[in-house]
Amino acid sequence: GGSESGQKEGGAEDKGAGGKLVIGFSQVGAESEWRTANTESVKKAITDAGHELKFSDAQQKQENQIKAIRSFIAQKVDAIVFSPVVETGFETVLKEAKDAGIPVFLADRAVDIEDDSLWVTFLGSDFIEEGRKAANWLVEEMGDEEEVNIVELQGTVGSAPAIDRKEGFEEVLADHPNFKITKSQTGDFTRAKGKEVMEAFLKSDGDNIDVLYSHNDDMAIGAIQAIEEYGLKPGEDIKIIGVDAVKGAFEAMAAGKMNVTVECNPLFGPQLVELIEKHIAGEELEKRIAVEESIYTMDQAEELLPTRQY
Ligand code: GZL
Repeated sequence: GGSESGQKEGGAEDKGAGGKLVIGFSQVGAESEWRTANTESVKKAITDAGHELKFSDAQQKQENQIKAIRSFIAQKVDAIVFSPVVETGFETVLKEAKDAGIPVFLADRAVDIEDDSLWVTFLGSDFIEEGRKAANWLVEEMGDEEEVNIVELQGTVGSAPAIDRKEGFEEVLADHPNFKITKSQTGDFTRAKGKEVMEAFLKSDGDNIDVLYSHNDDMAIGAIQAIEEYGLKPGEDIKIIGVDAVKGAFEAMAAGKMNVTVECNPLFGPQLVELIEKHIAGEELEKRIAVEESIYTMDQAEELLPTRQY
């Protein structure tokens, strides 16, 4: 291993600014429209900047991400980009990267590790704020209703977005006891699972569901199909709240089948490459860099759909 600073001998620092870098990218998977757009954004930014990309799709499996990071270390890449599928279980492999003097950039999702020397920076959305935005919209929309029953489709169990989007949503609703989350289960961020779990919710609580809060748009789109097959009108009988603001959500809102989506911007590839190059050139970076994002409602969908990039 290198000196205590973790820089490897004759390694990245020789590249200085403008040198061609070899960058290993351990991506979660291809589970949603959001993920596909995110992968494209990061891949394009790396290759457009003239760097070499080594890419791994972990198919949402933690062991595959650990294998990929070990492979990048063995290949002595100059930097590792990593979106951890879940928050825990990566400390050992991140220590191995540090000992090998390879800087790690957390992109999109974070890890729950005390020792923040194991990564250079975390570039990603504030998922707790996304949950708050979803709940604040709901309070605006239905705050004076007697009783509002909510079913929740959670993202991947143990993932930062699933944990934080739930936390932010519940934090706001804590002040509004007329809102109740009557059912909550993971749909693993996929359309198929979202539809399956929504079918189960409808079977048990069908006529007592007023709102669906889905941790991403893909599960919401699956749930919309289930609601229609059940014989209810999504967007009317059951209000639909999603997160990501992918094209599929704008299409559903334009069709009157979805009410709101909280933006989670995947297109941070260029910002990420800039951060890597700055670090390699010796610049100090903030430990936490948030991605700017908004919220979009049904009435805006028609007009904005053509402008959406993902
Ligand atoms: C959020 C990202 C989440 C998206 C889902 O930054 O990690 O993972 O919200 C994706 O669509 O599966």
